[in-house]
Amino acid sequence: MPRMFSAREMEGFQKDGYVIARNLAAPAVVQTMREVTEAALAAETAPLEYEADLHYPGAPPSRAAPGGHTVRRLLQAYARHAVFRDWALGAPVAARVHQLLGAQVMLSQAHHNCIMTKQPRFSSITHWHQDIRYWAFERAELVSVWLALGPERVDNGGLLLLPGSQALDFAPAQFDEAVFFRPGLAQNQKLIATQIAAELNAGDVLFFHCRTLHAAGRNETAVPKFSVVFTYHAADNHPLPGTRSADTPEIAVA
Ligand SMILES: O=C(O)CCC(=O)C(=O)O
Repeated sequence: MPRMFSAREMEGFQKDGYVIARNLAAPAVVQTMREVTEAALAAETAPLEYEADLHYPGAPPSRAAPGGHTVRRLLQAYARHAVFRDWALGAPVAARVHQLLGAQVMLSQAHHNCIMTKQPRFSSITHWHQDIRYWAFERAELVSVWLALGPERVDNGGLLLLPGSQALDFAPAQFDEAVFFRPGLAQNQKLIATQIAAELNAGDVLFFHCRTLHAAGRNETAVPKFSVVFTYHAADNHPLPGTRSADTPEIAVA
C-alpha cells in the first residue's frame, strides 16, 4: 500500500468529495478492533448511542421495546482502546489527512470518534445528509475517515454517496427541519439518482468531505457490520466557541 494518495486519488477527492484507500488497516489491527467492539457491545460499555435514541426509520421505538438495546454507536473510540488511538494517529491515516487538509491537522474528539455498529433486525435507515449538519466550525472543511471492519455493501447498510455534492451550493429549502436532504423534491431527486455505493472490505478506508451527501440503509443480512470513524480538520479551522464541536480536547496529528 503506497504511503500517500496518488495525484489521481487527490484529484478524485477534490472532484467527488471522497476517495477510497484499499487495505489500509492490517488484518491484525482489524481483528483487534473487532474483538474490542464485540466485548464493548456485549457489556454495553458506555458511552454509547442506541438505535432507539435516534428514532431513525426502522429503529426500535424505545429502549424498552424489542431490540431497544441495539447499539448504533460506541462513542469515544479514541479513549476506549489503544488500537483506536494508534489507528487514528498512525502513519497511513496521518499522511493522507495531511495531504487533504494541510500541514497542521487536528483530530476532533467531539465528532464521529466512534465505532458505528449496524445490527441485523434492529438497525435503521439514515437519510441523505451532510455531516456538517452535526458540527460548528469556522469553515465547512472537515474530513471523516471511515474504516470498514468487514464487508460493507448496500444490503448490510453500507454507505451511499452523491459524488461531487460537496462542491454544490444548496438552498436551505432543499433540506428538512432536521437538515436531511429532502428526497421528495425534483431537483434533489436528480442528484440522488447519481448515487454510488461505497463498497468496502475489511481494512478499506473511505475518506469523505463533511459536505458530501450520503445515506445508508438497514442491515438486511444476518451479520453485524462495524466501522470505525474519526474526523479531522485543519488546525486553523477552529470549532466555534460554546458549541459541542468545542467541547472536547482536540488531538494534534503528527
Ligand atoms: O451507517 C449509517 O447509517 C450512516 C451513518 C452516517 O452517515 C452518519 O453517522 O453520519
